[in-house]
Amino acid sequence: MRLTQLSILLGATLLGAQALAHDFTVGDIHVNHPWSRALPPVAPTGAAYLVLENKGDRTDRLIGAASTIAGRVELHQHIHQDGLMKMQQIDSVEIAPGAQVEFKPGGHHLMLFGLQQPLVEGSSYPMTLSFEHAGEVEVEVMVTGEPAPASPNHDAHSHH
Ligand SMILES: [Cu+2]
Repeated sequence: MRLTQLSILLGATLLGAQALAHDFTVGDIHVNHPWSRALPPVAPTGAAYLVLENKGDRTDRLIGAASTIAGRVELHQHIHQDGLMKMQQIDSVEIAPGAQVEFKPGGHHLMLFGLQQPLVEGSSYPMTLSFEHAGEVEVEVMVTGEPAPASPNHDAHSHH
C-alpha cells in the first residue's frame, strides 16, 4: 500500500471515530453516542439509539423525548410474544446508579413518528431527552448508513 492511500485510510478512520464518539451530560446522566440508521426519504418513522449511564447514587428514569424533526417520539422496547418480536411503548426507562442502559436495534429504542425530514446518512438532528431527576438535555443524533438488518423487527416498525 502506498503512503498516500494509507494516510487517506487513516484519516477516514479517525474521522469516523470522531463522529461516533459524541456524548452529552446532564446532572448525573451521561448520554453516549445517540444515533439513527439512515432510511429512505419516504420512511414515515425512524428510531434512535443511545447509551445512558447513571453516574450518580440514585435511580433516575428517562421519561420522555422530543425532536423538532418528528411529530412525536415514544420510548419503545421489544418484547417476545407468541413467538414473535413485537414493539411496545413504555412510559419510562430506569437507570440504576452505576448502570448503563443501551438502546439498540432489537431492544429499547426511541421511536420517531411523523418524520419531517429524511434520515440521511451523515446528517444529524437534535433530540431533547427528559429525565425524572436530571432534567432535560438536548443531544445531537447522528445518522449513519449502517444497512438495516433483514430481521422481523424491522417489519414490526412498519405495522405501527
Ligand atoms: Cu418502535
